[in-house]
Amino acid sequence: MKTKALAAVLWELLAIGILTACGSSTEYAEVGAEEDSLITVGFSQVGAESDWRNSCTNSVMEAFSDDNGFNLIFSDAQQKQENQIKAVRDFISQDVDYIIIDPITESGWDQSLKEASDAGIPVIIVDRRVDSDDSLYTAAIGSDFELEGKKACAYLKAYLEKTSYKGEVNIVDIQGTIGASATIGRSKAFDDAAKENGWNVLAQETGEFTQAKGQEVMESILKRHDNVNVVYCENDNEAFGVRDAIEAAGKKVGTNLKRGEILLLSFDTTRAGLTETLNGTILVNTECNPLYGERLASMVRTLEEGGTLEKHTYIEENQYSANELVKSVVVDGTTYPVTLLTQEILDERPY
Ligand code: GYE
Repeated sequence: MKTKALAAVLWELLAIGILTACGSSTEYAEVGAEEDSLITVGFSQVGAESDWRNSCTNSVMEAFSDDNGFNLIFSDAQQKQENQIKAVRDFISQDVDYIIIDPITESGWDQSLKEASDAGIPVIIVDRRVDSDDSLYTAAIGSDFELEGKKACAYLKAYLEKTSYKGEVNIVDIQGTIGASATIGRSKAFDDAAKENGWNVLAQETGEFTQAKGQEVMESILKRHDNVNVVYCENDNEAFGVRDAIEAAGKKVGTNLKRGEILLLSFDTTRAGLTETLNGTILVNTECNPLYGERLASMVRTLEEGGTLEKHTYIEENQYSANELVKSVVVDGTTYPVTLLTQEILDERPY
């Protein structure tokens, strides 16, 4: 951004020089007006830990392009909240028009949000949530992570019934980043369902939403337990690592428990994740949509035009399965369809 601002100043000086020499200042005024009309948005992103995250970043960058009238200041926090807090301070000192935060963890935001609010800069929270008082931010848009988890667990329960599986369910939860909304919601749904259905929880450990950590953690769990038959992976990248760990241990991932295959459940429905659903490696993949760019840009435009936003918005999400046995799941009295994944569906998906 600094380079860009400097280039703009140089361009303006050049324009003054040239135009003064020509005896006219009309064109200079136009160049200045164009620069000023861009809306400056500071975006503090979590990091680049997963395929989901990269799709989210691309979507925001596309929507907040210069051509669309925005001047985006992008900051990658590398999965550290302290970097996000620093980024928000930098945005405030640069006097941006809006701040967007995808908070790594839910807690610890009061001070930053207060600083932005004192500076009169509207803040939009995206994807994950914060546990601060909601008067401290303008709006929040994200996923209902507990609902995602409940849908995944309801699918597992229904699948076990449809396949008449009567044996023990020896399950493992590979959690996401500790303290992140996505982990809190998905883990809570897991804990409740395991209790309710009498599933035997062998381990519950964080894979930090990355493939490498997912694999490492699963390798160590497999050394301690030789009876794992279901793994609830809190995102696709962890599922890839878990798959590799299981195969390296000489076991098989698949959709048939009675044949001794290990079932994988996952979240995100990224292209790579759904490819694993199509080939039967991930039994059910519960959607988490990362395409926030356009939604956020339209929220900012609404504020620019003096409009108001809903305080909290949850986006709608689907569920895709490798097997046709379970066609829908019921969560808290609502029925949600489960789509049998096909190559055609996968080809048409935007991410
Ligand atoms: O599931 C995971 C990512 O916050 C919903 O973060 C997001 C999660 C997503 O790293 O892949």
